[in-house]
Amino acid sequence: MKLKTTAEHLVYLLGAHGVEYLFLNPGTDTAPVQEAVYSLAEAGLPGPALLPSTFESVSLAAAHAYWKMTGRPQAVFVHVDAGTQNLGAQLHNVLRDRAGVVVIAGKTPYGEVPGPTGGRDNPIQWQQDVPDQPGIVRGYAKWMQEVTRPDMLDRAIGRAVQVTASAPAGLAYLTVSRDVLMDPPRLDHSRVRGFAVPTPAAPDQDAVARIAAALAQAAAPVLVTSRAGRTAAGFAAVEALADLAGLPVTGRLECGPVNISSRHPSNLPGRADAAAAISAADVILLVESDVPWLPGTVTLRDDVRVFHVDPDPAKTSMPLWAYPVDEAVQADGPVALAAITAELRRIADGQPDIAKRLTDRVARSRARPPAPRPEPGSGPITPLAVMGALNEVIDPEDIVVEEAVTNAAAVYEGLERTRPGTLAGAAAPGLGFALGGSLGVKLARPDRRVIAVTGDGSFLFGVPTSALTMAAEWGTPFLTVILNNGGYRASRLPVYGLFPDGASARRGTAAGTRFTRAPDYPALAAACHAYGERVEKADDLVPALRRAAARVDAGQAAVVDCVIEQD
Ligand SMILES: Cc1ncc(C[n+]2csc(CCOP(=O)(O)OP(=O)(O)O)c2C)c(N)n1
Ligand SMILES: [Mg+2]
Repeated sequence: MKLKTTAEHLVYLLGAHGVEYLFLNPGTDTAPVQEAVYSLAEAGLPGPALLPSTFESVSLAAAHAYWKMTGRPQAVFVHVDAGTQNLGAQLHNVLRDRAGVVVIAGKTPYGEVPGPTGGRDNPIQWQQDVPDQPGIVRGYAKWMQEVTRPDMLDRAIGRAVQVTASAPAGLAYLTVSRDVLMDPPRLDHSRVRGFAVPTPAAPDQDAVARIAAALAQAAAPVLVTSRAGRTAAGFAAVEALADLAGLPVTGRLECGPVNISSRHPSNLPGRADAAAAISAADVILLVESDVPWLPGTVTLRDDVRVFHVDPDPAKTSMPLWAYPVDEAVQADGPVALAAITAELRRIADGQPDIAKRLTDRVARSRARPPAPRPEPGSGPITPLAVMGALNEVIDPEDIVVEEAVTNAAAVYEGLERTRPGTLAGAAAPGLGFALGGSLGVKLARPDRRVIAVTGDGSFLFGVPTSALTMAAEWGTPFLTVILNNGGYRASRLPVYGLFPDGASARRGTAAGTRFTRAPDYPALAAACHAYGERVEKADDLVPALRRAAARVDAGQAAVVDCVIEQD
């Protein structure tokens, strides 16, 4: 087939670069792309599957989550400046979680009709002509490019996919006007090969030797990692180091993936325990951690040595990142951890005293009694009771998308997650990830059950009318468990914290933080093709979750609204 438009070339190139899904929020600017999707399909040419969306932040969260599950960037097409703005806080999450996503935005046409095909023929196209459309994402994008000529398209798409996927991954933002999309494609020199994504960086071997030697000599080492478990190999590397060195593993302040089984004796999910271990440590190994501890909760030893391994150890996107690092190593976390563990094993094999120190520490860590498992219990529902009930209902391979905010501690300390890749929050605080994120996880892992565990505020930030209808439309059902404490607890506690004797504390509430007219969540679910239940007593949690999970297994999204009393 001879391609007729640059839009056809664009869709074709996305597929050629491995993009499987094109999430589309259409507008006047996307007409050539919409036509291209059908014309390429009729011609039998491969291209990404089109997923229509009714809100941009939901699409972006889905693409972000898909990246987390697969490491493959997808494309989100949004409508000029307005659609870019609707990406909203999910842009923040893509930046902080280092996700690979290509966002393509229409740009208002340059030409006027009569004139070039696709030129301005609608009043809005003058209004859309804003001074700095890329400026909307400038602080969040890793790379930006406008396609101004058809003959640059092959390089623009190739670079977008290459740059977004290379470490540290980040947003690629392309803009293209409708008249350029309508131009005849320039295929004579078109290429799709030659845009290799760099392999994950291995650490400097001398640095590996120094870190392993420090761990071998340490009396009280600790591993702080927020993201090493983002790959199965990274999860295995964390557990291998913990099994060899018996050191505590922490680093959940950013609410990242499962880095180590929640049942592993080295797992230290509690914030206070983590702060104590870090304060006591003589060697701290930070691996892909942006917020390893809160300075106010930790007093470091004078003789501590801090090693930091990260693809971007200088944290160039964080202006005042100033954790006291003695040695910074630029490398992929999972790759570096495997190398450090191998080197430590080599040292222990040659030095019996070190081998004994390590095995003693492993034995001590295994002798500690495991944390008690939460029970669903009876009476009023607590966040831990919900975790206890979920532990009874869900499978080890189910994937939980966490956005539990002030109840994240209950998730990390109470929910059993023993396998890699079974916890997938945004790992960043732009609320509204869990629902779109669950769609993306389900797209990537259609064989798994997906469960969003979210605050009631976060549920609403997730644009549930859009996400639940998309679940029906895309065939990506998921279960949502709302930890419904009647509003924004996270925005209330700091008021009490800063003003312990203030007017808010005296009243027992803070302005703007309670939902006095909350939606009827099960009814909202029902209106969006989903199953819904409200649960008010802990005894009812397990049966309700089982009924909802059965609906999800049968192909329908479900929402369980768990009513929790919290200050
Ligand atoms: C997009 C966005 N808006 C506002 C905030 C500020 N914020 C942080 S937590 C929070 C409350 C979240 O409420 P909910 O999900 O119900 O959790 P809870 O605080 O009740 O545990 C708000 C509004 C944010 N992080 N992101
Ligand atoms: Mg809440």
